Amino acid sequence: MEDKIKSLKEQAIKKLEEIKNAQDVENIRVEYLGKKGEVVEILKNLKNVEKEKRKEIGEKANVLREEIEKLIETKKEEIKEKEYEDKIKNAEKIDITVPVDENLGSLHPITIVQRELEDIFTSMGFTVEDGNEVETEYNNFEAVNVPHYHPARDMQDTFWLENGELLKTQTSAAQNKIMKKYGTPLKAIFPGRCFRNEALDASHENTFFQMEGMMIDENVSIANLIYFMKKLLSEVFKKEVEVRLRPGYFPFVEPGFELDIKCPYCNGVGCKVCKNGSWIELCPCGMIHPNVLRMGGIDPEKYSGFAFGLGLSRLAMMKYNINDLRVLNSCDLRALKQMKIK
Ligand code: FA5
Repeated sequence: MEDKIKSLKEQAIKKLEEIKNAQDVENIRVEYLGKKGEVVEILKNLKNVEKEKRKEIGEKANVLREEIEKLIETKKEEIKEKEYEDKIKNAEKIDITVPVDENLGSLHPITIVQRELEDIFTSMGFTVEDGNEVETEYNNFEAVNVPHYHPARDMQDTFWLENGELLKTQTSAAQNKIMKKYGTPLKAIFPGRCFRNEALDASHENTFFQMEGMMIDENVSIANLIYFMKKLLSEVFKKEVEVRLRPGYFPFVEPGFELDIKCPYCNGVGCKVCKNGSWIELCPCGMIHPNVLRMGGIDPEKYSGFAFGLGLSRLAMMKYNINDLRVLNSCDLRALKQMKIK
């Protein structure tokens, strides 16, 4: 029996040296350590060994089992490493003679514009925050000064969920959480997907993107708001743009504005993009209402701030001269390819 134990070990070492793949390792494990394997057979047959030798043989068989287990583990690691090295070697073979694939994808126009805006704002000290797509009624409406009886709720035809929550109708829904999270001073933007049960047309989708921005500190004024909006739009359109503010009503800002830009395509002369109106309505904004600050845990006597809700989908539409917003959600590669976005 002792000779058998010795020769089993030698056999296993030899076999393991020769094999090259994981399946063969498994076969060897079964051959020696499986239920009907050689080592297990020795242990099963201990009862037939003379009494005086039984303990010693039993111990040797267990040592053999542990040794074979270790050998198998080492071999497995070796094979794994070899496979990994082979993979890397093959992956690094770049055939520079293969012709370029003309059908390479590109980022979606909304993603490109969103990233561009994020870069601009982070360079001005803003953080980029995330918001939920499913929101509570409190965050989407109550916390931005739109209680359940307020007629402004009708302006945003909402998709309600059975549990009383809703699909976020505006990125403003994240204002309260962000104020509570950071307090003051605060400079944040939060892009996100919004949903409204809209009658669809070339400039209205049921699913669209906005980018909200907020700046809160002591002495923040409308002048700061105008500066940041001008800076942002000049960077997006790669030229100085003229902006104007018109009064606009949103329950969460006071005063509230609609910010228009002088049409960057015709410089206000009149064209199909601005529908000969010279100005394009782009971004509602205003000074954050004291109630909204208070609900966010910020003292309106000490702090003031501005907020804006830029229509990201519409901005992408303008930047890439797309005349129908629905194209952006259509997943129609023919349309996206025509935009030739790199
Ligand atoms: C709002 O959603 C306010 N939360 C914006 C705001 C934020 C005002 C902070 C003041 C302070 P409004 O419903 O106008 O406002 O939407 C803002 C922008 O989102 C619009 O100017 C438009 O560009 C875009 N938008 C709104 N509805 C749609 C739609 N159905 N499809 C595509 N874009 C839309």
